[in-house]
Amino acid sequence: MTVFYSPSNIALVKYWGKRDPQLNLPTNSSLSLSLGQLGTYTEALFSDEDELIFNGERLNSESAFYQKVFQFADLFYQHTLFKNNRPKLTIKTKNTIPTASGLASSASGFSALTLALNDCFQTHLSHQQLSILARQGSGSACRSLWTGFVKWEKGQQSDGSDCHGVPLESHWTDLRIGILKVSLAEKSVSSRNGMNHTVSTSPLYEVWAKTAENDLKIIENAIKNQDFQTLGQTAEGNALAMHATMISARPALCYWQAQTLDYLHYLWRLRADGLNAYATIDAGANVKLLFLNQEVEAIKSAFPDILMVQPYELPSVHHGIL
Ligand code: 2P0
Repeated sequence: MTVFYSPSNIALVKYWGKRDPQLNLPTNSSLSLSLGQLGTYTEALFSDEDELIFNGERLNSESAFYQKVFQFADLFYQHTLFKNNRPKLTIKTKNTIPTASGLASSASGFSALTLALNDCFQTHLSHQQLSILARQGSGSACRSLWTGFVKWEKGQQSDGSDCHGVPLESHWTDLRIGILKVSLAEKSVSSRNGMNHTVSTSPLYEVWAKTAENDLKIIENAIKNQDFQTLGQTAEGNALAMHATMISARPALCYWQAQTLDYLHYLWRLRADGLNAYATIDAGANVKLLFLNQEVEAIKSAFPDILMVQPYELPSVHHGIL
């Protein structure tokens, strides 16, 4: 029995829009940074009946999460072993992402589940193949198979065989991420529906795809040169461009709340006074900051409630954790 861990990830160039909603094939490539100790532990073992233990509790088979997990186990089994009758499984999974952070866990969840199923079924797939499978559970999960910076290549093939995560060579351990909680309420529009709505109705969508590809090149270079200013400016601009496509969708889709914008204006004022930090925002109201280790004290005093994350620092994995 082995327990697997995957960190969640935060995109610096966002994934927003699918060219194939069935296979989760994106319109644009994206690039993320891992979230260290915030992630998911999972183990899968053969059993007499399917059961899912989530954060220590057995889930009802009617729940949406249960159905999603076992549909993914079916898909994994059929794709890898070409048989129809999957053995029954006990799946135990636990998030280290505090509910109070307002962060979603589907990226780390499907990545850790993919690793656990690969072990249980003894499929011995490469990380690239596992990334292709994880993507089909949730797009952003294909970037959670690795620690550090990961690029998700959008690929060209219609079967998604060239659409997976690729780890970038980097070990920029001074980087920090800070999470500023604005809302814990479940979002009224899922990322999945929000993306589809934006693709089909936003007049800015075409520009978004081009912007994202360009930002990706700039950020890849910034990572190579450890150029924090360029990384931060580009990531912040990319996140705001993504939100602009949503706001211009018809009807408009806006995940922000008043406090989201208050945080942005506050950050911009502090930056004008010399604070070296940038913001990014996902499909929700919470704000994430990017900064370097040397700014930690200044950030803590400006944002006392911030949750600090060291992207490269993974937790230890041991039996009994579940
Ligand atoms: C990202 N997001 O790149 C972007 C930025 C949200 C905003 O990936 O439909 O949960 O399961 O493929 O992966 C959230 O989308 O969507 C996401 P599905 P997913 O991180």
